Amino acid sequence: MHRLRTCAVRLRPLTTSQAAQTVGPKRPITATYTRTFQSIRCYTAPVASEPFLNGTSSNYVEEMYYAWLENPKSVHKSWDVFFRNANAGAPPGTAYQSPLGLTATPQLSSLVGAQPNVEKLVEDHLAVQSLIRAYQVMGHHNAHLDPLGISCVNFDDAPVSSGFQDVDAVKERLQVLTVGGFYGLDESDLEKVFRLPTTTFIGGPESALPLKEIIRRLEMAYCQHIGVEFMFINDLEQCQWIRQKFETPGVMQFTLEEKRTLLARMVRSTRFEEFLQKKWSAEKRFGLEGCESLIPSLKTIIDVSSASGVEYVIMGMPHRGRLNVLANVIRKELEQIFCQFDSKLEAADEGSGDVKYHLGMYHRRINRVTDRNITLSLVANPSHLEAADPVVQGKTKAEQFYCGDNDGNRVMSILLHGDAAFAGQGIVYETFHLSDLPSYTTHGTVHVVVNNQIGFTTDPRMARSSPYPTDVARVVNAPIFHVNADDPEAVMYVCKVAAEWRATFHKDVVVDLVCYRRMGHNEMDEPMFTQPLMYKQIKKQKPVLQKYAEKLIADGTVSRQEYEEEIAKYDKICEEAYARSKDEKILHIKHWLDSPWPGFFTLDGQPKSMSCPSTGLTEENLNHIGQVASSVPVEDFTIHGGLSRILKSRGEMVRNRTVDWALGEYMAFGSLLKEGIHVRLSGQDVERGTFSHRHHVLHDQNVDKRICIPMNHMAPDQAPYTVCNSSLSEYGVLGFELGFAMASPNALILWEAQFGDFHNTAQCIIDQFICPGQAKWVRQNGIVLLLPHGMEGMGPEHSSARPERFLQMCNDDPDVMPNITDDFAVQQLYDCNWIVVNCSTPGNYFHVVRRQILLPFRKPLIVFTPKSLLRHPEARSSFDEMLPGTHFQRLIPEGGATASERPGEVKRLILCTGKVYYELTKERKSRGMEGTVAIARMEQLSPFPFDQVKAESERFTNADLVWCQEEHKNQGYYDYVKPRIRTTIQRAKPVWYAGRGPAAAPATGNKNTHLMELRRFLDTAFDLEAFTDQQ
Ligand SMILES: Cc1ncc(C[n+]2csc(CCOP(=O)(O)OP(=O)(O)O)c2C)c(N)n1
Ligand SMILES: [Mg+2]
Repeated sequence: MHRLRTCAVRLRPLTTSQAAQTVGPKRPITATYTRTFQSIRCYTAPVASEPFLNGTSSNYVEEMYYAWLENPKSVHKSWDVFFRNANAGAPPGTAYQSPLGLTATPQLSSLVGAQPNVEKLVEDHLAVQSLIRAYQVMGHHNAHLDPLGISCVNFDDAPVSSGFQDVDAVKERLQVLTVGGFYGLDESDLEKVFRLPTTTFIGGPESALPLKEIIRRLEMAYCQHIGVEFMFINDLEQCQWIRQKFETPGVMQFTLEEKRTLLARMVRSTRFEEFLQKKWSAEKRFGLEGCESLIPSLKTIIDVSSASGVEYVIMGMPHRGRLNVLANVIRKELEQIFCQFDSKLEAADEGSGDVKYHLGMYHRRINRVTDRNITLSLVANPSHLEAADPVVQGKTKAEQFYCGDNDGNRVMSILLHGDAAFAGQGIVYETFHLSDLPSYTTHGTVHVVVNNQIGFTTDPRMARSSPYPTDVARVVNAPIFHVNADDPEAVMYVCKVAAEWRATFHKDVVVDLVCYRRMGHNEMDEPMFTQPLMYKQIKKQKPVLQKYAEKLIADGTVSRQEYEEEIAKYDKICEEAYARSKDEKILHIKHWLDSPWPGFFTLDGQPKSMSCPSTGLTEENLNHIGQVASSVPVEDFTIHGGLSRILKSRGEMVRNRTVDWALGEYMAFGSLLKEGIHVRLSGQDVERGTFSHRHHVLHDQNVDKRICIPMNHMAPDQAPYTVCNSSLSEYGVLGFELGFAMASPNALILWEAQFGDFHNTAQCIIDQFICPGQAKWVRQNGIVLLLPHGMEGMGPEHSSARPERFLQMCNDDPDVMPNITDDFAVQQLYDCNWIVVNCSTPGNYFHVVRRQILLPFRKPLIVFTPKSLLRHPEARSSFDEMLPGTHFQRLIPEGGATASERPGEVKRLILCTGKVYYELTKERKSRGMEGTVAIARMEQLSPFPFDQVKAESERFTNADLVWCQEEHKNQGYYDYVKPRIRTTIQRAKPVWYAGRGPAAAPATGNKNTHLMELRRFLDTAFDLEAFTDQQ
């Protein structure tokens, strides 16, 4: 309203030259231009009463006025008359009067001649502007997106009638906004010429068009085979960019060469599936039939990105069309794909492998269109739909990080989705929310949805409550380009624009390929059971290749003979590869590795050694890191008083040659950084630490956003340290860090849960990737999970990180005593699927973290980290335990002088792990039982320290054996350790249990009950008669 008044005021008194001076040359179409007006705003009451100048009309009048100032002929005659009247000095209010009023002013009437109804004229122009906007906002609802033409059927009698199926209502709405509707435009207006606002590009070089032509061009831009959903984006420049791409007349024209390439790609895509169907008709392959244009779509995105400088594309995709993508986009050798169909081939690699449509891939080649090198990697994934999304993003971020690609110009990700999964899986949303966070952004992902309008047997009416499967992308303002996948040229165009969008704005974008699924969910499935009408239609549907070929043959782009030759050529390629695949004798899963680590292994993929050097540090080094940890390494930086005290006490610890938990961690991270190892710690509130013990980021108390990360002031040639508070997502962030850790073995990547139990919202990443990743995909990963754990009387939640679950998934055999060789400890680590530890001292935590990197191979590490031990005066380690020559202790034996000197007198050996050790030693001391009860700590639970448990049990031959834990009996470690201890001692003795009884919840909500339970199991642990009557 303000801008309107300003404009109206200016219309009246200014001459052309005055006005030109005020507003300057023609304004660029940018988000800033409105600000120019705000600064010269003035309000005058009389003109505010003009009836037609209200609301959004002011923009329009303004635009028209400036155009008129530049060239009076550029606006419709009636506007010309109107502006001349106004400039000629019509008093306030009268320039806008009805024709009667105008003609009543003889002076003006002689100036401009006979007047039309100005009010109607303005209304009509406003209506046209609204019409244009309506197409931009809602045109996609009227586009012909569905190749089957069934998405608009009347679903009124469907069991559920809301959301997506309400297409008629949407149409009606658009109708109201168009000719004959709400704005009062009618047939008689169709020939009238209207000035086009600057928010449209349909005019091309023309600034005004007849209404008929305006509608035709809008229909062409928004209601054909492309539906552009973008008007929710709150950035004018971005909206203008999109409008220009889709509205400019003639944008969708392709050269002969482009059309031929497109046809050749369609041939490959289609014939590949046909070939597989012919050879293995009884095999599941999740074919692409019905969405063959996916292949040219991905190739276009890659071509355009390569042209803009991208060298590495990391992709994630589900089952559908995966083999086709491997063959025709990534260009894996066809024989390698075909031999996956031969189940008799034996795998050469260790591990259990995975089905062919889950395997990953890494390939470097020349992009034929751009003649530049391009590396393509498809991340291996489990069946769990969308689970690979954050993993792909993390890997992409890491690749960008390691090559210094700060803006994503050289490395990018493409994510493919199914329509049902994209709408249904929450991880899609969690991943989108990482897309613009500084430590997680990959600077724009191109998402491609294979929207075959069905998920297994469920159609969209039952699968989602939103109009499109892509609506989730709107939360991050990603434009969404819906396209009818039966029009390969339209597909190619939107993919080109999507890649350009990513290169221009470095933000996410979605291509929604609306298609169909010609077969059932897989090739063995009968879709007519559940979707009879849809599949009747599908059977009638002419394959897209045939349609496109006929079109190109008809317009002379190719001859029928050329087309047939192209088919024959590709069929021959397939046949020859098939013949070669028959010669393969062995399967190499290694050939399907998505992230090779060149130089880390020997040439045949083995670790370069089977030993681990000492993880200790020199006194000097410990001192140096300790000093950094206890100081503020920048000038004039005011930290919080409480933090000053923390740093001071760290300084004292360093002088006393001791570390607490936080300082032990500092020593581990700091030393690795100094050794050139990038360290990245991510998770909720990790910068300070949930328990306020870490403080890796200092905040200036006087200057907003001024921070200091002392860890990055370690040494001039150190590796960078990344510590980042994450979004409140476990699934997304853990997946992301796992992906980050995939990129390089020479980095320590840690994810910390706020409390250990919250890891279960990321269970899929743990179960599907971390635990079995190497077995399925021969891919090692050294990610570290820090899971705060411990029964502190805090209630059922916040207590247990569920050690039992991690232990249950360890692959070591409980019933087989392994051969104890010299390199047993390392060999065991090499053979395991992951390492599970519960350290009782900061020194041991320090060692296990450093060991992660000093090992010659990579395994995931699960660490149950303490809460009360963070500040426990006894949970400290001396520098002596961290000096050169020291190692991580898998088991800390009983170290007390009394028990050690007279081991024969020890009546009980209690084995335990973690914090309960401190409760046990306190109780032992109070009972004066140091001579009769020995306590050993199992720091590494898995792989199980068979050798050290054996040695410790043999030390105390007269002792009975007790496993003591603070967790409930059906939880914690008992079920894991018991059979292994029994195997170690050759079942010579029972393993008694002292701990909480079985329970459904991890802990009681009542503090008293908690303490009573503790007392009870401590009593049992120290009652030497407790088990005498038991067998
Ligand atoms: C998390 C998860 N839940 C369930 C399944 C079982 N499942 C496999 S495919 C599929 C349908 C997927 O539909 P859509 O995403 O549209 O992909 P399409 O198969 O249609 O290409 C389902 C439910 C799965 N793989 N992952
Ligand atoms: Mg689907």
